[in-house]
Amino acid sequence: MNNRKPMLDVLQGREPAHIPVWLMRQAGRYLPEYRSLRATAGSFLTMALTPALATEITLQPLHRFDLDAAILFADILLVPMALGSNLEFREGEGPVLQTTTTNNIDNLKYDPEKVGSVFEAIRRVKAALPAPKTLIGFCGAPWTVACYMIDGNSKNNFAVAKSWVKEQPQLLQQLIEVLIDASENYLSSQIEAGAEVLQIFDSWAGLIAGDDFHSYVIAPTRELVSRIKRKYPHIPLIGFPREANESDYAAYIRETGVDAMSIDHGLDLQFAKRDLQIIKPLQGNLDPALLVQGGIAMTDQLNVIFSTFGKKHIANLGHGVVPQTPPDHVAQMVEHIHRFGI
Ligand code: 1CP
Repeated sequence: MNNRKPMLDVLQGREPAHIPVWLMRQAGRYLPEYRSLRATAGSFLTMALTPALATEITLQPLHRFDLDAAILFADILLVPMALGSNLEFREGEGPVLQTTTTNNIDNLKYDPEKVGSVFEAIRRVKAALPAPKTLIGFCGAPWTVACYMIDGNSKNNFAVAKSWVKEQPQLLQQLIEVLIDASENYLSSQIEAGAEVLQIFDSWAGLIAGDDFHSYVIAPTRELVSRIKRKYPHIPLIGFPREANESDYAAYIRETGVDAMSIDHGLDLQFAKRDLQIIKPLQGNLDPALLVQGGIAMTDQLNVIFSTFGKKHIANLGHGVVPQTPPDHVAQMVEHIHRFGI
């Protein structure tokens, strides 16, 4: 037996005592205790920017379930907010960000004080976290954050951001560079505050492919990863280029320098094993709809995932927990995973 952290074991290439599991969006609206805090706090931003609340919400799922990691309760859109873009979370509508146009890129300036409460929340979570659990910090990848900054929200499938790829490549590159600098700064502060692993969420990576994917997903991620690794070689990074096509997923895991890659539930498992897992460990990829369903449908698919990847794997979903998920099914999933292979 070892008393190390199973998450770090997998990320550093060792066989873990059990398969580690955490869930994207493990804190959130499917938990009644989250909804009641949200009702009294008023808004998502108040919760994310008040250290006592962000700490409590980060720990809520760990109080209920034997998860192997906590992920800081925050949002990828806090980086544009720290750059000076106005951010609102409207009821029933989700986040709305001030759009970045040709004229205002030069005005973007990262102000760490605007997100100082995030780093304070990390310090508090770290102090409260039991030794075998791992604290994950995160940011959005430059491309995905640029999508929100250019379009303001996801309603039009980022049509304007996609038009910049073809029509305004220099401007897009300028914005991406601003985001690499800000994300480096933001992630470094998270590490200094106690984050032990970082995840880079590229939720909209699949909107582009081939050469464009290389320019705006792989190259900026590689630059960000290499800057963090230069300063903090011991901190593992997980990348998540959601809905990329197979050859782009393969290029991402080979070229970005990430220590592990999260895969979405659309990806073929045999492809993932053969072409991706031989390079680095993977994370995922249970369909969030199967977690809503629970029972044998869910445990059967978990068995398929584990018999494909074995123990050097991080169990997770292919995307975030959805609000209609019964918390009991999360308990069932975590127990099933921890029993596997023992
Ligand atoms: O109460 C509420 O209604 C708020 C819902 C919510 C939550 C719980 C939002 C708004 N953000 C979050 C927290 C959050 N966001 C976390 C916390 C840690 C955890 O996973 O438990 C993380 C890691 C994120 C990351 C995030 N925010 C992503 C990347 C992952 C993904 O889901 O693809 C993205 C794209 C966002 C933007 C965002 N923030 C919130 C919403 C509803 C969205 C999506 C908006 C859209 O595209 O329409």
